[in-house]
Amino acid sequence: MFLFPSFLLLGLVTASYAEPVTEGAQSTCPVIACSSPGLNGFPGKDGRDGAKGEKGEPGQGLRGLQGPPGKVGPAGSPGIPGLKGAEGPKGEVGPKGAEGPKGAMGKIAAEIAALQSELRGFKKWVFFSTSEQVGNKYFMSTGKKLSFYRAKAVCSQFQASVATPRNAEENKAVQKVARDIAYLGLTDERTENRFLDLTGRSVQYTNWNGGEPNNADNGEDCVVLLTNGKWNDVPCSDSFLVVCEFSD
Ligand code: MAN
Ligand code: CA
Repeated sequence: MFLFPSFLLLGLVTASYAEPVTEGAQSTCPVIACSSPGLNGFPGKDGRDGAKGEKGEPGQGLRGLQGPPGKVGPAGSPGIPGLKGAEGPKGEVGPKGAEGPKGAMGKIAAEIAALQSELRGFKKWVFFSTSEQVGNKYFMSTGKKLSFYRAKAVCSQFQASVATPRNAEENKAVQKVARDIAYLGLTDERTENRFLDLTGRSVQYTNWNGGEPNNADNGEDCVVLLTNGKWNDVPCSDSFLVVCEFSD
């Protein structure tokens, strides 16, 4: 502590000697005689940055975690075409082409055949449910009581005829179908006591009731089947049950 005053004094002396010294001649002492060297000054300011050094060796610390995947890059150029594949299975049959005139006729013929077949089936069903069959003949009651004239018209409407039994079996079949006295397709309108069918032919089979045909009151030209299966001649204007006969 006691050195402080002398250091301060020395500093003041140095400052008085240094005052006349011109700029740029600090160390040559051109005017006054050099005396003993002064003490070192304070360190100067930091110099400029030096040249960049070479890249150092990789550090020895722990490696960081892997970052997230980068964005998808642009699509690459198309590759070389692949080899030809194996042959596929056979295709389905294509739609039918337009028909010519001959084909159209064939189609109509096929449709007619289909309709005929359908009609046969329908007739079979109707006959089976409502009629009596003997061979290829079917007897069916209309359930109506009409004059002989009307009876003929009704049966012909169905491409049928008034029931005309040709034998005992057919007579029985008509008897089964008829729930009441029914007209038969016979008449002696043209020649008295000569009974003909509706086609004008004479008949072989008859099944007259006892005492018939008697042409009562001289006015019985038509024939009916009685409920007992026997025949009687009656006036054609009278109303009786209508039974028609159909053929296949
Ligand atoms: C009686 C008989 C028949 C005749 C009828 C007419 O039953 O004479 O022969 O056809 O009457 O109703
Ligand atoms: Ca009679």
